[in-house]
Amino acid sequence: MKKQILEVLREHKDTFVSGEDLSKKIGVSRTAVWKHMKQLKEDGYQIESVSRKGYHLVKEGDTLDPNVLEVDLKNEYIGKKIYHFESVDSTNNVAKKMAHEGAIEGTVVIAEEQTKGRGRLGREWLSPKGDGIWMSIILRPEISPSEAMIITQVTAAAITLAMRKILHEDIGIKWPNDIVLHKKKVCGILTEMSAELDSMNFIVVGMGVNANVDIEDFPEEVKDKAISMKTYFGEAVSRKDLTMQILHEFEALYSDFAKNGDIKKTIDICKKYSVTLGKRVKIISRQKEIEAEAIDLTKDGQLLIRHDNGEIEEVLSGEVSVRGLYEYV
Ligand code: BT5
Repeated sequence: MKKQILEVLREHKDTFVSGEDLSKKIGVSRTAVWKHMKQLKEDGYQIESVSRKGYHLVKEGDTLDPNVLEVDLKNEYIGKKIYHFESVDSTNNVAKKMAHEGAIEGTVVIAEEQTKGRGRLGREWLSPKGDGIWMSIILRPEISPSEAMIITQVTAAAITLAMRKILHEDIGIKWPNDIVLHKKKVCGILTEMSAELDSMNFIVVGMGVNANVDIEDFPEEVKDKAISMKTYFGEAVSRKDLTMQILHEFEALYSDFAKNGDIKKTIDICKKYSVTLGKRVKIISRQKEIEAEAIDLTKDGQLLIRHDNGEIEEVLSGEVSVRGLYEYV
């Protein structure tokens, strides 16, 4: 209903639409129209209402409401179905449950808050209410489990393109799963899968974007290396625009890979915007820590490093953390 009201208001951008016309067009009572207007205003839409003239949409709201996103997003299948929650433990958990119950490829789960947001290897992902984009996508690619981690690179490339389009700023990728702004982490990606030994059931890729988060409220150990777009620019960004742009870029790159078997574009983007390549890095795995030079990405998105003795090694993304030697990136 809200969706239809919004469509009519948009069609009459420069004029007022009377409550009576709206109720006739949509086939509901004027009281129902009034109630939905109230909700739209609560979602941040600026709607002028003048007696005997009706309603006029002055400014779009910044809402992650699926009723609005599903209308505005011009994708074929990523985000055709969007679920939005006020609070969940983790959008990856919710998406995995939905995937087990048969949710279709491209289903998106968004939450305003996560009470148990997860990073890799059981680490915590801070996900305060209302200011971030905490989102997971369900995927059903026909690939082998060993290829699943490429989805992290597809996502990193998509988010980087989206953020750069919206902010025109220096956004980079810290291999394998961090997006950085001004040398600090603005977004993290967590790819999880359900698979048999040699066949994939589904993948859930989760992304946490610190859009308008107040980093000052974070604990000390995270504050130093985290950033939000709002902290950097001094003003809030539109979560709605960014979410739509991310889903849009993601569909293009993911389709290349999953439908056409082409991952080159993703890898080229990951290389172009890498803040890791060419740097001396510390690779931290469960067994050991080593220092080496990050020299390239393989065609499957894994990191190539050169040891001090000149030996070249491929590092698999699932197992390691990478730190720059002198700063976070
Ligand atoms: C990640 O892990 O960066 C993956 C984060 C994925 C979050 C999304 S949100 C939607 C979906 N649902 C989930 O439950 N998760 C996904 P990792 O590379 O392990 O980094 C985790 C580390 O980042 C933590 O140990 C902190 O040091 C730091 N950190 C935690 N919260 C942060 C935040 N909001 N911004 C920046 N850094 C943060």
